[in-house]
Amino acid sequence: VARTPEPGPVPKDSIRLYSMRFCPYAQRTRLVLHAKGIKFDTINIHLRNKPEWFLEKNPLGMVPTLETPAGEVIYESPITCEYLDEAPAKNDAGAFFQGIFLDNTPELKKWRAHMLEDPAVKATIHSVESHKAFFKGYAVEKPDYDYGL
Ligand SMILES: N[C@@H](CCC(=O)N[C@@H](CS)C(=O)NCC(=O)O)C(=O)O
Repeated sequence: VARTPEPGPVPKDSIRLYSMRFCPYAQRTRLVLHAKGIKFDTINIHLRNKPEWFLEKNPLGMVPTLETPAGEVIYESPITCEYLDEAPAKNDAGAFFQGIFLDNTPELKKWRAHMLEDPAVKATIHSVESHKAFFKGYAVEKPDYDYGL
């Protein structure tokens, strides 16, 4: 077991990736971090001589592993990608995709309008405004589950 010192806590506005430079699984996570412009630091792990503190964070001892400022540890590459994909994009990928795919592709725009006419969609969808109003309350732990009834 390696005796390299344990790194300090993850800075508040950042996320930490435990990685290995040639790991293809970790590359998945790095792709999402870069694509979304998420601020992160990297600690590369010697996988043949793992530090004890790393095994305490992730008993599987595998990379990629993410650590948040709150001390949450996330591993298994598809799960790390999903976790990061849910984080807000700093480079505004949402607006990018909206611009490219919705505003500039008439077929997709038509399909979306068509979907909004579908009875199953109609029965289950809320307007963007209602969603916003609900989540505003939800975020401050005052969810109005009856909103819009
Ligand atoms: N299922 C894992 C596989 C990750 C994996 O195998 N990573 C390798 C490096 S490429 C590793 O950490 N090996 C260390 C070990 O098995 O002890 C994932 O998708 O994250």
